Amino acid sequence: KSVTLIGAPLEEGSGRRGAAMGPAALRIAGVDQTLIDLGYEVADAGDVQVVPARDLPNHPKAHNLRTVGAFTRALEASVYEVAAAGRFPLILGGDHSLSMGSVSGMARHAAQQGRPLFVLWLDAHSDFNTPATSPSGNIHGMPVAFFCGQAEFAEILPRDRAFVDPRNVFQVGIRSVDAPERELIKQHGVNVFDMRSIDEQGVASIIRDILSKVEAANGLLHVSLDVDFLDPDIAPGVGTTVPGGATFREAHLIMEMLCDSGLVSSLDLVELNPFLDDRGKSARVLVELTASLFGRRIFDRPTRAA
Ligand code: DIR
Ligand code: MN
Ligand code: MN
Ligand code: MN
Repeated sequence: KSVTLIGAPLEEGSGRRGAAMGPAALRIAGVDQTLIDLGYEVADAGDVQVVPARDLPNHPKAHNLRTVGAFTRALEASVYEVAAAGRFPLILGGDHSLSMGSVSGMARHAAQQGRPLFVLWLDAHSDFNTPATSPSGNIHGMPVAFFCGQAEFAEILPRDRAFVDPRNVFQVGIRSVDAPERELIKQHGVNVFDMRSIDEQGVASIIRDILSKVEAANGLLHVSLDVDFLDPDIAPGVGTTVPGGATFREAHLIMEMLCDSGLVSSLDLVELNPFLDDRGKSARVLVELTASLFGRRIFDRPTRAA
């Protein structure tokens, strides 16, 4: 029951400014006290210490690669150390390119435990572009391809690092995918539940199936929550809103089911852009959802049938 908060004030992976203010907004919204009130021991490691990556090249089709690469290295190390110490790393973003580091750090930890790492990607976007397929050149559209070993920009992390098997990646809430990106997703076997599947099946059945796969494989589960997974009406503080997102109730139910499973090892809160937010509304929604993931609830439910 120990959590370490790691701030990642990174915005250079996205096409606009503001996400660097995300960690501050989440702290102001009270993420630490919320977890303390739920009975956790919480340490705030502050914002991650980044060492300039002067060895990395400039890449014409991966903007700000040096900055994103430097954050990737720092977060990979810090998330790995926190997890190896038996604590829960909670990463306060920062744009979604930070998951190149956080997920790679968890992949190293899982490999060392001899367990597979699963990733639940809650997002409007698949983020499986590579520099070759990306229409924007923004690295926040590429982290899944990176941690699956399918987008090598340059030697950011050692070549022999632990990768995530794309078949262990489950994406939920998807509603914006670029055409060449879609081909890559199919080719590599990423599991995608788009908004149509949510409407047809409901989030409960989707999440139940995912959790049973993680449990059957004795896996660790990293959850990466992009603000744009949510409908822009409830979470406008993000640079890439896409209409038709998850409702508060759907997101809330997902968090409660994740909590009940006891399988979640680590969490990213990403893409919060306080500069675009409506009086702290989106930051507050993220903290509410985090509280549900960590056990806040109205009434307990019997712990799983059978
Ligand atoms: C688009 C948008 N697919 C890109 N991506 C993201 O630029 O690669 N927006 N992640 O949030
Ligand atoms: Mn973008
Ligand atoms: Mn994303
Ligand atoms: Mn997104």
